[in-house]
Amino acid sequence: HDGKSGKGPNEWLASKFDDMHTMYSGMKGKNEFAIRQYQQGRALNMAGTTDPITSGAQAMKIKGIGQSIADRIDEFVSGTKGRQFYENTEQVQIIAQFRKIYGVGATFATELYKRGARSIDDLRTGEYGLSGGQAIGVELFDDLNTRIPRAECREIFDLIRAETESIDKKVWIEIMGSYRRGQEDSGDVDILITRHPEDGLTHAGVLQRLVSGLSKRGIITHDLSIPHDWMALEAKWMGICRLPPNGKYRRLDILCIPFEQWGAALIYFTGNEIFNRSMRLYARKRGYSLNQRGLSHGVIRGKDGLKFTEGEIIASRTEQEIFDVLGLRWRHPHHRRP
Ligand code: DCP
Ligand code: MG
Ligand code: MN
Repeated sequence: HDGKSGKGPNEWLASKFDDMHTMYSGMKGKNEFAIRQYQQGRALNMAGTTDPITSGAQAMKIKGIGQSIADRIDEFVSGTKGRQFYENTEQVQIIAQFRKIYGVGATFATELYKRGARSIDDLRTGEYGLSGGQAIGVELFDDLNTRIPRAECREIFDLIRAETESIDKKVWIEIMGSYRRGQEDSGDVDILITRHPEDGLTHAGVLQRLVSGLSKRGIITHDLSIPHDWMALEAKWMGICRLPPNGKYRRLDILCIPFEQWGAALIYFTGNEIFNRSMRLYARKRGYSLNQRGLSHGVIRGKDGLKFTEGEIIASRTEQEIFDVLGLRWRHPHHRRP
């Protein structure tokens, strides 16, 4: 969730260059030339390279890729001890560790190192000016960096579903993200909530009662981000939960959405992120626009891709409807990979 973009067939290589870039950016007596080089390495992925790159020689045919990048590619691909091995210093490893803290990106991780921090424990002293969320990330570092087994995701979801149904039996609630894609373990638990307004009622206010009820029971232990408006039909809460009495601390995301957006929200929150990106691109190439609220037609974009007009939502209630309008064959959640 640190905002990386430009996924493609060479994402693995590009991420290697990201690591090199982070490493160099964090070094004393920066080597500006190397920094630029490794930024170019990341650009590999955006340079319209639709074929997987398997050698330095092949990469050098791309404009802007020189001998030095090509050498690194050969090292990465062959797995030999190249420059990355010898430059994978203690500093690099510490910065990589800091980046695993919830809410900490490359820049802040590097800054922490420069200010003298060398371990997660060093950050527990309160002298580094961490935000509330980052401090929680440090406090619960080990638990939050442990994958959640599928069965535990299920147990957490069952507790949350029961609590939700005790507030309003008619609420629709689903477990999303990597769990819905069938993965054996997950980084967090993602939950989607809506309600059919058949009887004139909605789920407005359910989220607040849910979070407060789960907090009282000790299932929710920390808030990381609360909705702007608790009473809105579209509202997102992010925080930490645990199975009582003393399970591991786990990241939990709960998203509430208006009923008519159920299908679009299912697609969005099921992911994965790369599948979403390619489905959105596919829609766009055909004159549609897909986001977590629906599939729209008549969106007019400028050369920069920015929207002039919003267009009009033509499909959003079910996933099938959105696949159908786009002329895509159904993809089971378990197969939603790029
Ligand atoms: N999502 C997205 N773009 C983002 C972040 C998220 O499209 N920048 C969507 C796709 C994700 C879903 O939201 O699959 C849930 O986000 P998570 O970060 O929880 O990712 P996953 O559940 O897929 O994986 P993990 O097991 O790491 O939680
Ligand atoms: Mg998830
Ligand atoms: Mn999530």
